[in-house]
Parts: sequence; structure tokens; C-alpha cells
Amino acid sequence: MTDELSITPQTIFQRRRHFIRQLLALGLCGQLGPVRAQEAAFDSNKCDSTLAADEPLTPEKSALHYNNYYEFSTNKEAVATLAQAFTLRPWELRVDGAVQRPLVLSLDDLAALPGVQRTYRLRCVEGWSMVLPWRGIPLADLLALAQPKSEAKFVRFIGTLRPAEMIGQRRPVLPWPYTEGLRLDEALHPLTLLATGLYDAPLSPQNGAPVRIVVPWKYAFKSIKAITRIELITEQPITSWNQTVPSEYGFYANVNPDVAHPRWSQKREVRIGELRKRPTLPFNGYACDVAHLYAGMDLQRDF
Ligand SMILES: Nc1nc2c(c(=O)[nH]1)N[C@H]1C(S)=C(S)[C@@H](COP(=O)(O)O)O[C@H]1N2
Ligand SMILES: [Mo]
Repeated sequence: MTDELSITPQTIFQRRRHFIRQLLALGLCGQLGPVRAQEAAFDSNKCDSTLAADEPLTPEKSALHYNNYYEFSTNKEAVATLAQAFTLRPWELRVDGAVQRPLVLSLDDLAALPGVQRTYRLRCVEGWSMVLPWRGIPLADLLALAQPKSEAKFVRFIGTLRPAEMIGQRRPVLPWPYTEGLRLDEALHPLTLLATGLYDAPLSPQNGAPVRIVVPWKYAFKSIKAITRIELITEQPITSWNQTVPSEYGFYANVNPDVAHPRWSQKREVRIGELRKRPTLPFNGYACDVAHLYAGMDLQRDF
């Protein structure tokens, strides 16, 4: 955050301070206490989630021109061009459902929350992966502001429905808007990010601007782009890919080399920019951080 503040023009800085003062007045910043403690635990915990020396960042050009984003096209190379005309402002992100304090946030409101930078592996279910430097806010921080009620057990993320701009939505490739979901404890995990930036720049439209979810231990289809609503709910939500092909795309979709996709093995992957395949790691290399969330579950059945 400090680096961001130091380059923020004074007026924006003051507006952010005003927003944070408003949160303080509402007694909301106090809610960040326990979550921040968790964040500190994540930073200094025993899990070594750092990337191996042979895992350099994916070239920015690849991340910006090789995209799955079916609202625009099923052709990965076509998405970047088709997404350029997507209107990013004004934007409203709602956080509602089973919460004490429903929120409607603008992009300036989001920018006022303390930000983090995280470099994560992103593993597509199709068998390729990237290493991407995100900027955003821990999703737990946002959820803490909304104060989930005790009956909230799951979170539903709703993408954008705008067929006039998203020409892929004119065909029923998936149920639109693109919808994803997490169990509440997964959504609150310190690795789960609400991303607004990539490679030290605001997110590009093709990467899910203005705001997307990133869940690095799950297949990348869970990392939903261009979200407009985060709804706290009591039951497991119906999600686009799981609803469309339940035998291939589970609700949990944890990266797992031991559970094959019905049409291909998940044991190995191609890191974009590399020639040789590398082994796929359980939970995409984040097992130490997240495996405890699934203790007692049959990960072959509940994939
Ligand atoms: N709204 C939306 N989000 C989405 C998708 C999509 O089609 N629509 N594709 C998913 C898939 S399959 C992948 S691999 C990643 C790709 O993210 P990237 O283009 O930023 O690398 O976005 C995910 N999020
Ligand atoms: Mo994907």
C-alpha cells in the first residue's frame, strides 16, 4: 500500500482518507481487526508459498493476448481485441445477501481499501498455466466490511451481463451471466484475492477489468472476471461451468493431479512460454496453505 499511496495524487489520497474516515465513523474498520491478523499469519506462516527459482513471471504479452473469456469469444487470441470496447466506468460492485451491512462500492471505494501485491500460479483446467503478479485486496477484507451473518455459508460471484458489448453472450455457450462460487471459508482464506491490477497496471479488459476474483489453488475457471455482485448465501450456489458440464467441472475444482478430467490427464501442465511440461502440484502448489480446508472430504468424489 505504501508504494501506491506515494504515487497517488493528493486529491485522490484525500478522497480515500475521507472514505476510510466514513468507514471508521460507521465502526467498520474495527471489523478488519481479525482479518488483518489472519493476513499477518499468512505472510509469516510456515507454508513456503513462494515460487521456485525456475518459475519466472509469464511474459506480460502472453497474459494479455492468450485469454479465456467466453463473454467475448472462445478464441483465446481474439479476446484482447474484442474486449477493448468494454465500458469499465462507472462500475458498481454489490456485496449483499446474508450480510449485516450490504455494500455498493465504486472503483474509487475499492481503491481506498488497503491493497496487496501477490504473484500466483494460475492453472487452467485445459492443462496450461501462467505465473502472474496481481494487485488487489484480500477478499476477506471486503467481506469483513459487509459483516456476513452467521447463516452465510457460501458466496456467489456474478459476472457481467451486457450482450451489446460482450458479443460472446449472444450465443448460449454458457448460462449468462458467468457465475461462480466458493464456500465461505474459501472466500475468507487469505490467498483469495479481489484483483484490480496486473503487472503494476490496472487490469486490462481481457483479464477481467475492472475487478475479478483470483483463487490460486483452484482451476482458473473459478477466478471469475468482471464481477458485479458478491452474494452471501446459505446453500452451495449453481455455477456456470458446473451447471453446464458437471462431470467435467466440479464446484470445488481444486487443482488436483490425481483427478483426471474425463477427456485428459491433469498430471502435467505447460507453463505458457515453456516447451517442456512440468508436473501439476496438488492445490497448484498451495497445499500447505489450504489442504486443511478439505480435511475429511473425499476429493475424488467432491472434485
Ligand atoms: N467472466 C469470466 N471469467 C472467467 C472466464 C470466462 O470465460 N468468463 N474464464 C476463466 C478461465 S477458464 C480462465 S483460464 C481464466 C483466464 O484468466 P486470464 O485471461 O486473466 O489469464 O479466467 C477465468 N475467468
Ligand atoms: Mo481455464
